[in-house]
Amino acid sequence: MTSLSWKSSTLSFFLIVIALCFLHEALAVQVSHDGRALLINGERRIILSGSIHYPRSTPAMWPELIKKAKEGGLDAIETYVFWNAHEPVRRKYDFSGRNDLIRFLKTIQDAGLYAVLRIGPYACAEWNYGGFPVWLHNLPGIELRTYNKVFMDEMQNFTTLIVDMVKKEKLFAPQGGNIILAQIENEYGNVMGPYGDAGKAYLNWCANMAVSQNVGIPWIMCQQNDAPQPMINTCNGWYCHDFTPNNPNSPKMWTENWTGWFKNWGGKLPHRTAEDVAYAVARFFQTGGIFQNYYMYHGGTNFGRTAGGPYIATSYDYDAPLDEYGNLNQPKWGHLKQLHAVLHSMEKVLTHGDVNSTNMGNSVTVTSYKLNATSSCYISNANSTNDATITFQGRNFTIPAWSVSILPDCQTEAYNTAKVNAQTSIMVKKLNKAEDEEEAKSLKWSWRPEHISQFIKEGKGQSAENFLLEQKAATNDASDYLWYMMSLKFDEDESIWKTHNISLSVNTSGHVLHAFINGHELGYSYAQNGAFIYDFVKQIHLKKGRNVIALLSVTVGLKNYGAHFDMTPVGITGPVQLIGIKGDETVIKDLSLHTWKYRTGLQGLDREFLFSEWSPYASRWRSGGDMPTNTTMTWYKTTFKAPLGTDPVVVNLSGMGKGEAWINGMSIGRYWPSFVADEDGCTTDPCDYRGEYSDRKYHVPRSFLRDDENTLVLFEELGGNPSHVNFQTISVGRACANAYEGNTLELSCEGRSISAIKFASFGDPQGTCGAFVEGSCKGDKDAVDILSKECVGQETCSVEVSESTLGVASSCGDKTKRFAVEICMGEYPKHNYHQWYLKSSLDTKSLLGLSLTRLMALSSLSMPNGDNRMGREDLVYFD
Ligand SMILES: *[C@@H]1O[C@H](CO)[C@@H](O)[C@H](O)[C@H]1NC(C)=O
Ligand SMILES: *[C@@H]1O[C@H](CO)[C@@H](O)[C@H](O)[C@H]1NC(C)=O
Ligand SMILES: *[C@@H]1O[C@H](CO)[C@@H](O)[C@H](O)[C@H]1NC(C)=O
Ligand SMILES: *[C@@H]1O[C@H](CO)[C@@H](O)[C@H](O)[C@H]1NC(C)=O
Ligand SMILES: *[C@@H]1O[C@H](CO)[C@@H](O)[C@H](O)[C@H]1NC(C)=O
Ligand SMILES: *[C@@H]1O[C@H](CO)[C@@H](O)[C@H](O)[C@H]1NC(C)=O
Ligand SMILES: *[C@@H]1O[C@H](CO)[C@@H](O)[C@H](O)[C@H]1NC(C)=O
Ligand SMILES: *[C@@H]1O[C@H](CO)[C@@H](O)[C@H](O)[C@H]1NC(C)=O
Ligand SMILES: *[C@@H]1O[C@H](CO)[C@@H](O)[C@H](O)[C@H]1NC(C)=O
Ligand SMILES: CC(=O)N[C@H]1CO[C@H](CO)[C@@H](O)[C@@H]1O
Repeated sequence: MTSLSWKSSTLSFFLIVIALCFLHEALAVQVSHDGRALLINGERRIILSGSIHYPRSTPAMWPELIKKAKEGGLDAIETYVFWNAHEPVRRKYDFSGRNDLIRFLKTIQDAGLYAVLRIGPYACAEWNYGGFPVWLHNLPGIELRTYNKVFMDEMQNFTTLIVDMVKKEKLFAPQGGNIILAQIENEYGNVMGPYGDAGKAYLNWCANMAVSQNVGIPWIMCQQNDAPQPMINTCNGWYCHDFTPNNPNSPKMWTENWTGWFKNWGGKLPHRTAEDVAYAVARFFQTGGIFQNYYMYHGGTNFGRTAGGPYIATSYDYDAPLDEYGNLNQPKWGHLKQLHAVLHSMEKVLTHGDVNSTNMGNSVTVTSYKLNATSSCYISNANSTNDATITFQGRNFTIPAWSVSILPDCQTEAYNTAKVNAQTSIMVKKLNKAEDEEEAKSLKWSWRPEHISQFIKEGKGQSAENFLLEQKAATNDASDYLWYMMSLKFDEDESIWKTHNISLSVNTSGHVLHAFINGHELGYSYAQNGAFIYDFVKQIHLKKGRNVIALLSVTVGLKNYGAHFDMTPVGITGPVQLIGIKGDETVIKDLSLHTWKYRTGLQGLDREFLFSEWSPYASRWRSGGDMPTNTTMTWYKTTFKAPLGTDPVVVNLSGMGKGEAWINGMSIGRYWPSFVADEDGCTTDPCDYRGEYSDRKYHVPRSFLRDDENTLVLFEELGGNPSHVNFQTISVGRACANAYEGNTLELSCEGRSISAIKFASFGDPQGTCGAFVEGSCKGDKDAVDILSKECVGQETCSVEVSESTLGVASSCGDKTKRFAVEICMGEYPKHNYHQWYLKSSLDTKSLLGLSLTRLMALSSLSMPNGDNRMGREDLVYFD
């Protein structure tokens, strides 16, 4: 690598730079539409798009995610804009790091893909408070998502800010950029009813406000059947083939095709099969669709406190074609890639041809698109139980139940949604193989308590009110944690409190409640899924004189969806009562309107003793002796070395209760492994690698890690034992593939080589990945040998699945023959990538007149270890 001279590499680099600058100036793109399709520079196009939300991964991951999306056959990447990430405090903006929207859009542009910008600015997206900043809710006189001047002014202010930023960077298509569609509001049609006439007026205002932004590209409104012109109304859902736009001049577009579903704390792990996603997409295009977007293509992670709620989990994997860490989720990624290739091959005829749809009975439909001498056909079988055999133009076709066959020439099946010819990858978790194996096995912990005695014993707060405050109003969502404290004076003579059995009863709107009396912990409780208003009742003992009641209320993601969702209360909304019972006599003392003191947040975070060794509080960490376990409100800290290699890293927080985790001071999100999920939601083999996975494992992006020493800090709220915590890497352990006769079997190991063929059989092999067995018939050649010659030692290989390659399988009779294989993965090549630091002495930025961001994206670098580092050998070096 080092032999590559600076001279030759710079030369070619400059050529690329010049070419790219030229392209960016030259390619103004006009986007319009007719009733049939989106028109790009006057040409009707089919656009396949996928959602990737920039704050749910890291800038270091973006180029690779987008590259994989492009390889997967996408034309466009779609994202929401997250208002509360960008404007956490009114008129104080953050567009840095994961929030660097412009860098994300440019990374998409540099990969040669279009972008779809859903400005909203309401996003929903299982994102905290649907993307609204909580300060917005706390503005006097405001009502969200309706005809309210305070709200509309703020919405217009933020929308204009985003549009202006994007315009300044010339990213809208007519400016030579890659953004072809923009969205205003989001799924408002679903909730508009309860807003009445004001909702309708707001909708029209949204449309006018959007148009006044002059972006030069079409605006869309999803789930909005009455979207005013020129807004294009679009469909979101599992299936959208029955959708018809509200105007003959609007093309049929699907903005959210749910590839899976999100995960809730305590909920099942969702799974949607590749076959079903492909079926939905094929049906959509069969019925005239021309734009469709996978929601999500890469789901990613809800880092920090960004998860919506209540109870949206930290993992936002979504069972998407790219998994949480950016690995290909196979066979979904591959099965859809093949579908995309077939759809693109028919673009002309689908967007111009005459359509003829014939109902063949029993839920079977044949649709043909005819243009001059060319015709393309779909045959769908919407019967969910029975395969169908039909005769069409003199040929027989068997269409499996709940599937669509695509015949680009109306004669031969190029694709069937139920026949997966793609690879299946089984991911394995490997324990951290750090240089020091011992260290990996037993992390050394230090700890310290969260200082709560001034709250639980003394009831000291920052502010006071004579009523119970709603939590968002009190905290502005600066923290999940809010203390409610009060003191009560009791005279021993008030005999009732001696003679009666007394309980403290707290009515809370969630989500988690810890209760203390006179410095003593009464216990905690949390809302079970679905019921977020609940009563906490505990028997207590009052003492003579002053008694302190301290309640710690904890939110776990603010609601993000529904009519008036923003008004959903959180925290202790009351009543708070003392209930005395003696026999059948009940005495109630209501404390709701007493003086309550308030304190927001955790002491540990306020004082930043966690992350800084120079903090005056750093010495308060203790180590050695007995580590406290099963103890509420405890901080834990350890150091570790980054696992070697480039595989994604996760930390397994098994043994911990609930809290938040930080790596080198950056929050990787809330954790709650003790809230055990039900059985996982999948029945099929390819998802067997999931299981408990998302509940206990948390993504540690490589760019959060340093080469030398890293720090993990945990705030444990309920009580846990960190001695079980371990780091792991995730990679493809074994891979299987399946292809039907007439197709090509393709294997790819993402940078590793195939070390051996474990199984290969052409005929009717049985079983699933990891447990394949030969069936009753097979080809008369040695399939393992054929595959070994083609694939062993290679990173990718392909074999044509036919009798001529794999031997005659005469005893199979009429059965559709398939080729099933299982391979073993080798190690990564030893020197697969090197790390090069950009030396600050050479000012490459000004030399090339480019931003660093652009420089990296340009040379399609993958940046496995951080933003300011470069990797992979095929690239430009600075020395
Ligand atoms: C947004 O509001 C601020 C005042 O709060 C104002 O200075 C700014 O110009 C506004 N921006 C737009 C685009 O209207
Ligand atoms: C549509 O297809 C059906 C069945 O193939 C055929 O009978 C019919 O004539 C076609 N209609 C048109 C308008 O081409
Ligand atoms: C599916 O096929 C079966 C068997 O032919 C039939 O009884 C059933 O009504 C069909 N269902 C639909 C929805 O077409
Ligand atoms: C189809 O035929 C028309 C006129 O016969 C011609 O103008 C058009 O270019 C042809 N379309 C294609 C895609 O060949
Ligand atoms: C199609 O199937 C029918 C009924 O099974 C059979 O009679 C016919 O020969 C088949 N046609 C072709 C072209 O295979
Ligand atoms: C007081 O109430 C608790 C819980 O409700 C119960 O277990 C206990 O027996 C009661 N004690 C008396 C003296 O009634
Ligand atoms: C708690 O609050 C909810 C909602 O306000 C109410 O339905 C419920 O009756 C309350 N429980 C008590 C014990 O007051
Ligand atoms: C943790 O402590 C609670 C009470 O403080 C006890 O009920 C529970 O069994 C303990 N759990 C473990 C795992 O020790
Ligand atoms: C996490 O670690 C625990 C304790 O070391 C182990 O028992 C468990 O299997 C691990 N979980 C996963 C999903 O690897
Ligand atoms: C918003 C929307 O379209 N939701 C639909 C998604 O798909 C499921 C299952 O088909 C429907 O039940 C929802 O109504």
